[in-house]
Amino acid sequence: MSDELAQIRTVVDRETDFLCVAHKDADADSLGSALAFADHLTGLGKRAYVWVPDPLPLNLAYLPGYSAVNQFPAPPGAVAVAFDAGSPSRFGNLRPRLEAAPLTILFDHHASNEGFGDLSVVDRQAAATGVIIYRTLVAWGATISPAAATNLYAAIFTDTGGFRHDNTTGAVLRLGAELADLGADVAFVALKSYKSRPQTTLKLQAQAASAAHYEMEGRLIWTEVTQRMLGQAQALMEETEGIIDVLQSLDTMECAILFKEDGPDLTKVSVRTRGDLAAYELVSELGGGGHFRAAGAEVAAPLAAVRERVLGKARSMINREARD
Ligand SMILES: [Mn+2]
Repeated sequence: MSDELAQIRTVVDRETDFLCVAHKDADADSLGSALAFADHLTGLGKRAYVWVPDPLPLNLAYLPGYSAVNQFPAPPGAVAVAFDAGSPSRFGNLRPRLEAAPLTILFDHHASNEGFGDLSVVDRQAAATGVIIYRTLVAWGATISPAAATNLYAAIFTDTGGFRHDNTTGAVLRLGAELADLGADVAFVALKSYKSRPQTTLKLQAQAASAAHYEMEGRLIWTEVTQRMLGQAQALMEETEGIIDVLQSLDTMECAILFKEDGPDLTKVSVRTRGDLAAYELVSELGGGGHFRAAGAEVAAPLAAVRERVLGKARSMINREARD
């Protein structure tokens, strides 16, 4: 067991109240990891309070334990445990709560991790934060309940794109099998992750796909979702999840970008890459971050301005790559 992990174990043994926090626009890796860790703490007789920044991720309502999320305020002295983010800004409206905690523990796997938290386990090679939580619980000799197994399986399954991204190693596949043996509901997670979309989501996806721009012989593909498009499809912004996957299914793609108009002066950017392009590099100067293959940013500027800046950089990165 690493030093850091042993120190975290000491804190877990000593303290009683824990505030487990997922990141903004929570995904199954972040919230699944938080719920699995909270399940472990509860099993030890501790009190664990799971919180996600607003808005609640309704698409994750299937995760075991979700009904208690954002329901019970943690006492001020609770130790904060944060999951799956490389910077404090990713915790949105809960950031002040994290910073006020007497002690903050972080579990993360982002390449862009800034090294925050009093104690942290950061493994940039891990396919998901769920992998780190699983290894942590195994190292501590913990019993993993079927509910925790389902949460960790959902974390790993979705962060590997359903075991399709190139972070899907033999070890990751074996870990999936181990979680299935521990009672993870594999078919249920697949159904809820990839086969449970409302009509509005499909309509929005179709609009975004037909509005896509193909540049540089299809090496760059990008599209946008505006407030007007949301109105036409009667969809919510959270239903844009999945559009970037459509873009990156293009055979010639090296860089796929989705721009989302969250408001007149708030734009979100999602990036996926293939080949030698680093996704996080594309968004780093916008204050974003992420992984080599997947990254994002949130910029306080109108969509048109952000789009021109990001596309300019993407084109030059692709050109640079072509020369190397
Ligand atoms: Mn993750």
